[in-house]
Amino acid sequence: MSPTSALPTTKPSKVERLKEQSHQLREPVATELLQDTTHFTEDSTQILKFHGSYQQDNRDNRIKGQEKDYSFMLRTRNPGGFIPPQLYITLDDLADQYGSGTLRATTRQGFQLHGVLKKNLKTVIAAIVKNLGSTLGACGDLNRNVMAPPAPYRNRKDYAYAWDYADRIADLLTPQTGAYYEIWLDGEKVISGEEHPDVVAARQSTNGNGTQNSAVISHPEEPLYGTHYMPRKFKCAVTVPGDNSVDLFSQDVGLVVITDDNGELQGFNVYAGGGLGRTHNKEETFARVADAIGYVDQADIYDLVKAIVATQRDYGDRANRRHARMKYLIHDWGVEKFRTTVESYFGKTLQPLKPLPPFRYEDFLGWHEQGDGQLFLGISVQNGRVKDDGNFRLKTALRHIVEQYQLPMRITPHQNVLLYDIAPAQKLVIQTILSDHGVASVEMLDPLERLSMACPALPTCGLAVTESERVLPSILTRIRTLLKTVGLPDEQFVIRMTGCPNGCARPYLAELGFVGQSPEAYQIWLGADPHQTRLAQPFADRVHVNDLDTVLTPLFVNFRQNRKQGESFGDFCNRVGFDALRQFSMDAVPAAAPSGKAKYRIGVRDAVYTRLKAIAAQKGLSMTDIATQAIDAYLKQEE
Ligand code: SRM
Ligand code: SF4
Repeated sequence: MSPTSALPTTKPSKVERLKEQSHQLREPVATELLQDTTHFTEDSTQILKFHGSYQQDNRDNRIKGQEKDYSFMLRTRNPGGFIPPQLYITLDDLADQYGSGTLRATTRQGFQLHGVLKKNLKTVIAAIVKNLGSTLGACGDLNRNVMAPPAPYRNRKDYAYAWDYADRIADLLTPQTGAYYEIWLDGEKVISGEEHPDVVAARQSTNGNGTQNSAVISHPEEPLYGTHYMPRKFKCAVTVPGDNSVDLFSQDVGLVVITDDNGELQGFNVYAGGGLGRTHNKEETFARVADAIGYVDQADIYDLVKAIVATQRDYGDRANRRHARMKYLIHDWGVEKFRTTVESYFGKTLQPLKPLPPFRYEDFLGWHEQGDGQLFLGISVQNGRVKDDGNFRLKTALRHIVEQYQLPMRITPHQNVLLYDIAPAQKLVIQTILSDHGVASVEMLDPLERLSMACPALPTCGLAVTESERVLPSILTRIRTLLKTVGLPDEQFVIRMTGCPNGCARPYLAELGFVGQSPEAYQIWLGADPHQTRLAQPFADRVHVNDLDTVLTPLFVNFRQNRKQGESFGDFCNRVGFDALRQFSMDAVPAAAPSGKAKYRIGVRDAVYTRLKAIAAQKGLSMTDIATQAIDAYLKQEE
């Protein structure tokens, strides 16, 4: 069965036609790149994504009737978040010279450069590739950056296997077309690392073990992807038992390294069908956690991954892109049919899962011994944005440290960075460089900030309906104030925010998730567990950013009064249930019940407005809340 013959009988989506006509990802990008324009055509941008770039415009600068302020976002592909020093220094330079002056660590362990002009795209991509990086396949309908726990534990073989296999799965599923090198490097194939011979062999083996179907197809350039690549993006992660730093249950494919008593690799537990993207008011789209599929021996892992890829390649929905992720195939078929079909490509049956300890959230921030006498340091980067801003000069500090000590870096799945192979003698000076540049040590951070993530949203993301990265810091301040007010001064839990329902900062696996729903308003999600193994559920709709405190206050009061000892906020909301949470909010604090956006506007004189604004900022509360409280108190006096 070829992917082409497997295309559904319903009309394939436009992107399928563009892929088919692209001559394996070459056109129209190659032709349009040579044109003296500020941007590509819409068709071209679809193919450009496979090369790791998105056409964007600065939405703050939109003026009706005028051309958009176009620029390009570039995303790196670096399995397990690995950034060698040479690449980091290059990215830092490129951000200043051709980008917006910042780098952004992503939720899948890559870096993004924003603000690159079309005329500079080739220079920037070529520089990345020549300095041990790549952007190939960081976006588009194929396997995305493969995640792995960033911790460099040198005395833990399982962690080393996770890194190795993240690299190998990434190599196995890298597109083979020459388009990338032809367009960006004039045909010069620059390889940043040798592929493992097993990967080369696995890619070339024409038929895996498949009995009925072939995972590998006869195609001159793309033996796995064929002409049409995947129906949609495809995401994999490799981790070790107990470590859920990679948000395993959000992945299309999650592999858990299984070792024997001597720490030698035996095989992998396999999970499939996670995915978070959804669309508001379209019930047929939903966030889904991955199912356990089975266990596979080490020797068979490549054939199994190929079999899963081939199943989605051949049966995934190519007509409706909203229904094209593998999670919908598994949902529609059921796990049994999915497993049987995978086995028909694989040629073997999957074995029962190996027992595992519970998964835990890990962020590896702060200083740690790495098991060989050296140290590693996890540095919190607020919402992944590596920047200089006034006295806070994280970008300069990181550049200085990486350059001076030639330290390797791993980007973490929580938008932070981790430097490693640090000699103990360097600890003090590195810590001093950071504090001299205004970078707080993790012990000084509010844990709410440490545990939080926000996607970029406005002004770069074309899909954002409201703010995310730019407002989360102030919302965290407000939440901390609320927690103090209700008697939970030191409470901490996982908070994630996105500017639309696509879920880029994985809000559906947060204990408290804010999902952009309309301008300045969020859907509030509650009830995921603190270790990201259970999905949250939508609790309140269209809560205006100024009214968040009104919804959250009774929830926190309820939590303080009725939690079990040691119970986390997410577990509490899940145990009590949303009906009870809503009832409590209505009964206990009628005025503070979820009310959606403030309904009425009242005018105040300038001087009052200025004082109100100052007090709201000082208290970390919204102006609506303070005005409502003040008016309420006045009215009570009068009544
Ligand atoms: Fe994402 C689209 C940013 C991780 C689900 N994502 C986008 C785009 C490219 C917007 C667009 O299509 O025009 C965003 C660019 C914004 C900008 O200005 O930079 C964008 N996604 C991001 C990043 C940078 C968010 C971050 O805060 O770090 C992450 C880049 C990861 C990387 O290095 O590869 C990012 N995106 C995710 C994740 C989380 C993950 O992969 O672990 C998800 C949810 C998991 C999943 O895929 O199910 C995610 N992004 C989406 C979706 C919804 C996909 C779906 O199945 O419906 C879109 C929209 C789409 O594909 O149509 C999207
Ligand atoms: Fe853009 Fe939405 Fe992703 Fe945020 S979640 S980066 S707004 S696509």
